[in-house]
Amino acid sequence: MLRSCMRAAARNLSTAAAVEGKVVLRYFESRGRAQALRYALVDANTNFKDDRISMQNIMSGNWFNMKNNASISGIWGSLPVLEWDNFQLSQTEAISTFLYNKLGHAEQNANDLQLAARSASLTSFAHQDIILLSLQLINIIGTMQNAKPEDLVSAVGQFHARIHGFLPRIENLAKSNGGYLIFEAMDLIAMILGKESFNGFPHCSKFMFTMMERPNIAQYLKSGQRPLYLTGSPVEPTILARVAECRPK
Ligand SMILES: N[C@@H](CCC(=O)N[C@@H](CS)C(=O)NCC(=O)O)C(=O)O
Repeated sequence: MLRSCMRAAARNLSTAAAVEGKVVLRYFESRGRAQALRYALVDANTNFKDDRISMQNIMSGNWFNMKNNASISGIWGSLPVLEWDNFQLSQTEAISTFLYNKLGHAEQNANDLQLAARSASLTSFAHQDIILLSLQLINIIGTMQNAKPEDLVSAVGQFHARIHGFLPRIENLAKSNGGYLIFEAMDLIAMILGKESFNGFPHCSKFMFTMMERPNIAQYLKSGQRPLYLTGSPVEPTILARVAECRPK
C-alpha cells in the first residue's frame, strides 16, 4: 500500500487542496488516535481544520458539555470525529477507511477489494495492537506513582516483548506495505522504546525515513504543528523518562 499510497498522494497534491466545502478533524490536544489521520490529510494537501479540544476544556469539565453535544463529539460522544462537508463520521478505523477512499488511495489501487481489505487490516493492527497498547502503557506508568521499581520494569518489559514479537512481522510487510497508521505506530515505538528498536530491521527504518521525507509531511513536522504528546498529559515527558529507565537492556 505504501507505494500506491505514495502515488495517490503525489497525484493528490495538486487536486486535494481543492476539496470543496469544509473538512474538520476534531480530537484532543494530543497525538492519540488522531495523529495518523492528520498525516493522511496533510500528505494529501487537504485544506482541513485540525480542531483540537484543549486540556483546559477537560480540566474544567467543559468537555462533558461537548461530549453531550453530538455536533461536536459525534454519535458516540468520543473523538476523533471527522466532518466532511455535511457528513460527520466517528470511530478512528472508519475514518481511516473513509479517507482511504476519499483521498484517492482506493482509486489508485484500482478499487481492488483485497488491497482495501489489507489496508484495513494494517490500520486495525496499528491502531489496536500498537497505538492503544502505547496509550495504555503511558497511562499505566502514569498511575503507578508509588509502584515498586520491579513492577515498572515488568510493565515495560511486557510492552517491549509484545512489540518485539511484532517487529519482525512489520519488517516483512514494510518491504511493500505501510500507511499512515503504521507510520504513527512505529513512531510511537521509537518514542517509547527508543530509535534503536529498529536496529536490525532495515525495511522499517527505510519506511520511516521515506514517510518523514514526504514533502508535505516533512514540512508539517518542521512546522511544529504536530502535538507534542501522545496522551496530552503534561506529565508525559516524565513518564517517558521513567519508561526509558525501565527498558530491558
Ligand atoms: N473506538 C473509538 C474510541 C474513541 C475514544 O475512546 N476516544 C477517546 C479519546 S482517545 C475519547 O473521546 N475520550 C473522551 C471520552 O470518551 O469522554 C475510536 O476508535 O475512535
